[in-house]
Amino acid sequence: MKEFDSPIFRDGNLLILAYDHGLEHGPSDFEENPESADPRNVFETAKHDAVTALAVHKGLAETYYEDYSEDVNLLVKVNGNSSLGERDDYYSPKQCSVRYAVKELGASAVGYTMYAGSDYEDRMWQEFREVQEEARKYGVPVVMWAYPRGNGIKISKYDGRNDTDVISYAARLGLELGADVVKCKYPGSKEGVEKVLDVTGEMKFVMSGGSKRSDEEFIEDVESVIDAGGNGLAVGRNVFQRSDSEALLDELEEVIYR
Ligand code: FBP
Repeated sequence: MKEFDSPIFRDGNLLILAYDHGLEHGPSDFEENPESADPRNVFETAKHDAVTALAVHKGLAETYYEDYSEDVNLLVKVNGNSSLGERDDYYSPKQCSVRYAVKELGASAVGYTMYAGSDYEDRMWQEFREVQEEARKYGVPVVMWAYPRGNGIKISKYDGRNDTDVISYAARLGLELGADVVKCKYPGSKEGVEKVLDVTGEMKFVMSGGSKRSDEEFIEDVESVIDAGGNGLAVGRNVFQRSDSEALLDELEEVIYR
């Protein structure tokens, strides 16, 4: 990995609190804990020492980040797509330049979702190339949300994304295309994570949280990522859908930075 003097890493590991769901999934993700609909509550949560970056889209960064810039490191998601649109395949358009994210919004890192396997993969590669080269220019790390899905993934509309070989391939694309951190769905076991890590070289690997489950189940998955040699977590619903996320973040801090 390129060496960055970046606050999004703590002892080489990281915990990204993802809060792009209002755009990606819509407000139904806030129903479990209605307080999470107010961005200020999630920016407050991101002050926890376990959290090394808060991932949001540009609108939330513009409106809220100024009040939290002393305590929270900002990761701007530079592309995204809603669940409302009907498309023939997965595509996540870019809405923010890296220059704007870093210079105007104060971002310490940028994030980009890559749908490997989509018919629009080549268009997304082009956009990722611009993002990655601009990120090098401004000296910030790039996190790739590596989500294989689309017509090229044969198993079914969406399910191939959980196959370890497919996850490994998508993660490897991150290394090949110049990401600094790759964020993948949990491949289901420590052995699965090890298999992915066999092909990710020096790039950092973090697990994507997924839908909410019990504290025990969730911590167990994170432990297996760290035991396998992974670098942490990018989590949204398992944190902001809990009205008291402090205890879980305390536990995650122990596991990720032990
Ligand atoms: P979660 O921990 O809630 O799964 O969030 C991680 C994340 O990558 C978000 O950044 C993103 O909005 C969402 O998952 C995408 O989920 P999906 O798999 O439904 O596209």
